[in-house]
Amino acid sequence: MGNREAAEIMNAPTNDKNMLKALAGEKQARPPFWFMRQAGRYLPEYRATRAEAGDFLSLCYNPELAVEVTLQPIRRYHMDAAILFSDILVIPDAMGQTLAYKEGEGPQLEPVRSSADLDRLETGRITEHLQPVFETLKGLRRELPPEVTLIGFAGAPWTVATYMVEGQGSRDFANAKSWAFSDEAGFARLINMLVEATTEYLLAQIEAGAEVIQIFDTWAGALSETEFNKWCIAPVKQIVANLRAKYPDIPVIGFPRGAGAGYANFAAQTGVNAVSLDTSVPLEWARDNVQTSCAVQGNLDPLLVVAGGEPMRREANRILETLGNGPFIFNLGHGFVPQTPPEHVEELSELIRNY
Ligand code: 1CP
Repeated sequence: MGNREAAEIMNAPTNDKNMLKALAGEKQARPPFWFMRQAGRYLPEYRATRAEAGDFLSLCYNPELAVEVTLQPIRRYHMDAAILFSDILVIPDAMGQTLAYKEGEGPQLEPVRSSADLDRLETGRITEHLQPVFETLKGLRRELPPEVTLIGFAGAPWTVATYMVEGQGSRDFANAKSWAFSDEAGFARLINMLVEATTEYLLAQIEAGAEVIQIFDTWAGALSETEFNKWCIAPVKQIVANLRAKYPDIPVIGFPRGAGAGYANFAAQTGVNAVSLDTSVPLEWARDNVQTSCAVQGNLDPLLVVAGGEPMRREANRILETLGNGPFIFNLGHGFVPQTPPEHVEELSELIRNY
């Protein structure tokens, strides 16, 4: 081995964590695992910390308590990755859009629906406003066991835009879609503002210690093919390129939830290292059409973990058997629901670990 090669190996990032191996395209005998919404209301210790914090946003912006709730599921189940405790809506909050989480109702925002509304958003204070999030990441790098990978995240521009425009969760995204169809340039301006803000936010997360980035496009499934290419694939591809311009090796996971056959294009075009499969994606199709371009993550139905027992074990094994022969990370198809019994999560974690 030449001196130069030896020096390169010594300077290489420690890539021996099994999450990072999967994201580098390696198949592993025992796939790594973590779960979306692994921190949350199904855990009694989360409910206690949340009560201590007061409201949900205060928890997101309290580094000490946010570190604590991120670590809670890791202490119980020893996942291979911890995901930063925060929310996708801290970006509109950092842009000065009024945001509140009402108990039992989800987020409520003062809607933005016109160019004049966009003019009132502030884009110059993103990093400053989100300092507590970066403090949380730094705290996590100090406290996490060395084999556990730290995931940072953001919402994709389309999904964040749906909340900003609708002002709340929605079934049909009528306001966001109507804006995109009737005033494409105006809506594109919002999407571009979000590409810029999300890039800045994720770069700062990487600087603060995030080792992997996941981009959540929870409502990608509401878009037709043309709109999916425009508002999901293109902005995510731009964010990935922006991150790689500064951090060429940062692994990125994309989650275009509900994209159906669009998953194949998303995997081939955005430059992500992995895609997170929602529950509806057929496993053999994903193996043959998605796992050929990148690693896959997924996709156990979170309601099967509520049911537990043989139905949960049967489906978890089928996922492991079908996707485990390529680069794979075991996860859910969407997040845990609050009524999930913690002992079922224990049983599922054991099953994956002993596979
Ligand atoms: O304690 C509570 O009552 C708040 C519930 C809660 C939690 C635990 C919300 C409000 N956000 C979170 C944390 C969260 N959100 C995390 C980190 C925790 C982890 O995964 O362990 C992450 C990654 C998110 C991301 C998020 N927030 C998404 C994308 C992922 C997904 O679930 O699809 C979305 C869509 C949101 C918006 C959001 N945040 C909270 C609510 C109630 C909602 C609305 C959901 C909806 O419209 O249905």
